[in-house]
Amino acid sequence: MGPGIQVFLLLQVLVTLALPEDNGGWVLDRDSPVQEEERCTVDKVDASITYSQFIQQYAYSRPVIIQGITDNVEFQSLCTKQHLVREFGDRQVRLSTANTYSYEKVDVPFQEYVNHLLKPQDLTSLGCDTLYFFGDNNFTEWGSLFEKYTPPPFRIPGTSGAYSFGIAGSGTGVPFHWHGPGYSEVIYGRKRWFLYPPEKTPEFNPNGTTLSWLLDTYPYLSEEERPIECTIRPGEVLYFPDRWWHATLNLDTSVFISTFLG
Ligand SMILES: O=C(O)CCC(=O)C(=O)O
Repeated sequence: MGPGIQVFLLLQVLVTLALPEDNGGWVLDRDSPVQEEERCTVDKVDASITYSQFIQQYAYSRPVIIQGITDNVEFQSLCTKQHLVREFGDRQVRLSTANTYSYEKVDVPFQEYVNHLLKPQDLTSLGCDTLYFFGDNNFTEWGSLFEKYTPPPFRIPGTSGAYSFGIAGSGTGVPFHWHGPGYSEVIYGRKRWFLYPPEKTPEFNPNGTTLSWLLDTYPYLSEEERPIECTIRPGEVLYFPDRWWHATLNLDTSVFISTFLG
């Protein structure tokens, strides 16, 4: 075997392995104006947390990031750009506008979303003019993928989990909103989270983007007005309790999945 073939095969192996640093073939936008904030004010715990500690300390009262509680290495290997486009490129996905009260829905083939619509957030666009792929998943067509996802093991009594899967460009995100409790995990990329307890309604434009809120409102918040915040990466799961306000910002092109407990 000649050296050219060997190099080619090595590259193929590297692509197939999809090392997390290459972000699964999804664009890593490390030069983007959306920078990571080192400050993390969400509690972080490791996988040694017990179910009863989770229930007593977090489930009903505050968010927490649990590190290493799920093993989604296999799911991650199925979420590379190459694999998803090959397996699901011709399937329809339903996009929603990225505003607080998502009204508009648009159906497009997944490969059209990836090739033409999956981009960094345009600073001049409103959230209501930005299409976001998150949720509204077809669990029959995409079942072979979702069955490989390992959700966080802790449930709130009386609830069961429902998945919302998404892929979105750097600088995109969902502006402040609230609903029932749930988990969020990034499979590729990094996602910054901003949270407020139910009694502390944040100041924001429901039709604006999280990015415009970050640039125009966040810098002027006093220490007491600031949200609880942190950036999550693959291998970490963020839990948010019932009715907590939250907004998200993808720092890279991100592949992510929420498990809603309802
Ligand atoms: O991951 C996102 O960007 C949105 C997540 C979210 O808002 C949720 O899980 O409720």
